[in-house]
Amino acid sequence: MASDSPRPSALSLDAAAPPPEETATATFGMGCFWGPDARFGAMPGVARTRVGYAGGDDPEPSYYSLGDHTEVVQVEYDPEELSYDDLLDAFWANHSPFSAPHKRQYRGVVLAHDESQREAAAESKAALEDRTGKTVQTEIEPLDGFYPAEGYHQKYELRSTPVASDELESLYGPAFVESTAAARLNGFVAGHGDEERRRAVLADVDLSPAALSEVRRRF
Ligand code: MHO
Repeated sequence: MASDSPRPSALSLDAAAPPPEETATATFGMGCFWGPDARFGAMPGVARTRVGYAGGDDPEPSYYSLGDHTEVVQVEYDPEELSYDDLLDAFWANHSPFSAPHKRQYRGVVLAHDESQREAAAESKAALEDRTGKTVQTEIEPLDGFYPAEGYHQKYELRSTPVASDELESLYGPAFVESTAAARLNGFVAGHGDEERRRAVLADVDLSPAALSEVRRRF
């Protein structure tokens, strides 16, 4: 889904977002993927997010047939604005690293895109264990394949403000997932981001007044 569609650019916020050749990507499993999609999507410096399945061998995972995969969020970010360590901080603070998961679907896992991510993740895991004296259950593995989740899981929080998500989807089609504006609004309606940032971003999102006012009603 992500790479098949042209990158959306009708909205000014999307046109201004860094293109894929200027971004880095991180992939994390941290419980149900709806929450982290919203959390990371609201962060300044994050260009795009998407949710999917990874960390297993099953060749055709889907939500109702996950096989050995885990729900993950993929975060594409501008390395000049945000570091991988910043993302790791948000990762550790927003899942339960000390409890073994009941289901593989929801396990905590860093899926490292390269050796430097793997090292950074291992260092931060060791530091957390030193600080707490507890054993971290979260795993660190190399990323080997990412399978985008079904459309209805993407930007899930924003979908409960359908005036806004429908408008974005009719503008962009399936490339809606790759919209920076959609990522931000998805985060804001879930309660992330402060008042000042929401105001600044909303002033920049050229959706209809009706859609924007429905988004604001959820703040
Ligand atoms: N408890 C949530 C999990 C969904 S998440 C995409 C639900 O089923 O409503 O796994």
